Amino acid sequence: MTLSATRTDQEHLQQIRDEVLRRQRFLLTSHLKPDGDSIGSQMAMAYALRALGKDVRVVNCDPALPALQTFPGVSEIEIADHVEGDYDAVIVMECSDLARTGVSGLERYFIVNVDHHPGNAMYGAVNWFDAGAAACGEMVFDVIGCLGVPLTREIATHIYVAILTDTGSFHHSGISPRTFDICRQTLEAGIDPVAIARSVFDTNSIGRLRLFGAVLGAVEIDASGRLAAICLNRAMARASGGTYDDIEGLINMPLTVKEIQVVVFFKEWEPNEYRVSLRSKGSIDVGGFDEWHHLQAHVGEAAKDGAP
Ligand SMILES: [Mn+2]
Repeated sequence: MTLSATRTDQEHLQQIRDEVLRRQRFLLTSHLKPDGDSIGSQMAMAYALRALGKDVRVVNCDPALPALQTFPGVSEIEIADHVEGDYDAVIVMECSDLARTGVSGLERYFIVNVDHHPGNAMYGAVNWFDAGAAACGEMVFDVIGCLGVPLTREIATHIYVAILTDTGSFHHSGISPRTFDICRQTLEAGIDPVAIARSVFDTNSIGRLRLFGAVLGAVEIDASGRLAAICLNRAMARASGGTYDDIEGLINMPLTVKEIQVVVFFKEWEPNEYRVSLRSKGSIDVGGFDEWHHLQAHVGEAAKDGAP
């Protein structure tokens, strides 16, 4: 059995390699509120490009979560919502469209788009989209291999962080034999998976713990027992001592209950304006949930109850 990329992937990889090798000055970016896959993919790529002697700037609209700040180079990522200057290429990772970056001014550059989110708008001069990748970090691993850059400890650490976080600690679909083969190679490159897991998962603040407690303590379950609704408003965040930056992963918690298949999460964004996120497990696809109006009716009650 071969673990190599498919033929189409190989064509994309060679195209990216050719475009990268003939260019010198790179800007790397990813999406708003970057997660572990965004940061891991960007930093792995940054280290690889620098190993080739390239000039690299990494710019995001929002800072990395505190749990990710301990990894190599992350503290040097620049925070900006606009870029200008001379770059030979911008590599955008993890973004289905350019607006997802929250960074303006990108469209004037030669863009390399590397992403695994369904619905990618193919906005780049070069587009490599693979919905089958468990993490964008898997694709970046392939790019780095194709560029002939050795897997250093720093690069391997970032690839592993990308995969560990984007698979939800190996919970989510999309995991393939290749996922584990890449992880195996990162361990051979000297990463410390125990220290990485501690840094990613075991560095909560007490405010985050109490915010989780407040939100999960008020969970509403529908009559079927399979649908959970949770709600967060500003008053709850204040009272718990947490912030809206502390909600990463919160939506997944109700899914740890055996019977619960779908979670809907209402977040108060502006006073009395709620943003809604959906998450599911098993075979339920919340992307096309046709009972959405029932959900809205039900969860509207929960949101109202939780309001100040
Ligand atoms: Mn991802």
